Amino acid sequence: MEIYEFGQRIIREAGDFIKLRMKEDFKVDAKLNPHDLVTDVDKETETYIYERILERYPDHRIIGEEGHGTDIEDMSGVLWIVDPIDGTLNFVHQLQNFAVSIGVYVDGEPYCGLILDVMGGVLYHARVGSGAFKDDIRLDEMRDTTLDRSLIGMNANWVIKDQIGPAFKKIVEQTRSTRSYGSAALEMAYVATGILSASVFFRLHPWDYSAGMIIIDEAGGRTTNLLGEEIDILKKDSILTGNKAIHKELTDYFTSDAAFIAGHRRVHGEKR
Ligand code: 2AM
Ligand code: CA
Ligand code: CA
Ligand code: CA
Repeated sequence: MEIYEFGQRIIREAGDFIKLRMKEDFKVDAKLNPHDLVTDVDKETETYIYERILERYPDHRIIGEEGHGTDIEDMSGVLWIVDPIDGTLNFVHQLQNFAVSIGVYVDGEPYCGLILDVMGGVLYHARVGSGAFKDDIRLDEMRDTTLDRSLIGMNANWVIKDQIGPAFKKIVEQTRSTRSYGSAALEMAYVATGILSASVFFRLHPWDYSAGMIIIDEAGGRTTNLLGEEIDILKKDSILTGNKAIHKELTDYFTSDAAFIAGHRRVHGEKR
C-alpha cells in the first residue's frame, strides 16, 4: 500500500481512537502556562500513530508535538510530522473543533498532507501533484480575493501585543471580518476550501502547519511566513497562507511596517 493511502487509513483510525478514548475520563495538564494544555488523549494518540507507522515502515521517522522525534534535525528519508490533537483547548472545552494533522516529507520534499476534523468526520488531504480533496471531492483552484472582501483567519491574542499588535489591528479594520477557529490545521483546511481567503498565525510549529501547507499548495494557494519568506519545515515561524492575490497584498502590508518587522525578528530571529 502506498504511503498516502496508509496515511489516510491511520489518520481515520487515530480519529476513531480519540472518539472512543474521550468517552472515558482523561487528565488535563498545563504545559508552560494556563493557555497551553495537554491531555492524556494527546499523548496516547501520538503514541498510537507513532507505533502504527513504525509497525508498517520501520525505517520511517516521526516528529510529534508530544515528544516523539525531538532528536531529528534533518529531513532525509521519509519523515512524518504529527499533531495528534490540534486544538487541544477546543478538545478540552468543547469536545469538538479539533483535528489530527499529519504532513509527510520524502528527502525534504513535501509528499502528502492530511487533516482530519475528528468530530465532523471530514478528511482534508492532498498528495503533491494529485490535487487537494475534502473526503473524495476534489477542491477547486483557490480564487484570488482582496482584503476588503475577504474573511481572514486570525487569533485575537496578537492584536493586544505591543510591537506586532498594531499591524494585526489594521487587518481587523481593513478586512471584511476575521474568524478564529482555535485549530491552526482546521483553519488551514478552511483556507484550502475557500471558506476563508487567508489565515495569519504568529507562532506555529511544524506539526501545526506542515499538512495544511501541502494541501493549500495543491489547491493553488501560497504559504510563507508573514514577511513573505519561505518556510523551513523543521522550524517555528509565523505563517501567512491564502490565495495568491491576498497573500501578496498581506506580505506587502507586513513588510512595509518597520515595528512589525522588528517584533517578528525578536520572536522568530533573523532569516536563516
Ligand atoms: P495545539 O492545540 O496543538 O497546541 C490555536 O490555539 C492554535 O495554536 C492551535 O492550533 C494550537 O495547537 C496552536 N498553538 C501553538 N502553540 C500554542 C500554545 N503555546 N498555546 C496554545 N495553542 C498553541
Ligand atoms: Ca499543544
Ligand atoms: Ca497544534
Ligand atoms: Ca497538539
